[in-house]
Amino acid sequence: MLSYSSYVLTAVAALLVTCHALRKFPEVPRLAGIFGLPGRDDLRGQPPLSGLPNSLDTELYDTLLHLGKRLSRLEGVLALNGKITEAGEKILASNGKEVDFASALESCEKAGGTLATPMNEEENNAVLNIVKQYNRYAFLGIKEGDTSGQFKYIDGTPLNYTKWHQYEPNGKGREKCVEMYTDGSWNDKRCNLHRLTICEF
Ligand code: MAN
Ligand code: CA
Repeated sequence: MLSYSSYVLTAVAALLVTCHALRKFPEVPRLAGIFGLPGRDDLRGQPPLSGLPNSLDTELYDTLLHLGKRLSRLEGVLALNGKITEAGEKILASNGKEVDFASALESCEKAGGTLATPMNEEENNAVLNIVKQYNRYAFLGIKEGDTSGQFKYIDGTPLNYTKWHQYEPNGKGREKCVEMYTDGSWNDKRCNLHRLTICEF
């Protein structure tokens, strides 16, 4: 079995190799964003990152470019077929199922994502788009904390954007989950009710 340190070393090596490749190609920064790697401007003025042969840089560059093009084609197909909705870096999708909050969250996490968590108007509209497609209220990735009326993201951090319907939240600790209405506004709601599952990736 690989030790933790050799795993880290491999990951660092892979990153250094890729960074080195990116230094040589001005077209890459747009692509680099996809992989969470630094753009050309971030690398400017830094010493060479490795002594790897130029052929490896070229090969890596070609591979990155190919993967990026392939990904954007796939995203195009999925968006065209209404399977996904994109908002900035987020990808939103539903399995069309209405289940309780815990089951909805579980199926999103099993798929490698989490429940849809709109953090601005653009993201709220992207979730609304799916809510309207199914004409069903959906659970959001937001829960009430121990203090009544205090809603937080699933990871416990405080909300930085809200879209409460007039007079909501009004559950006073009895409605600890949040649903999106078909006009995009939010209502606190009991977690054991069944609502549409919308995930973000
Ligand atoms: C119902 C529930 C509540 C909601 C009110 C709004 O009682 O859906 O969560 O606040 O309606 O009238
Ligand atoms: Ca309510």
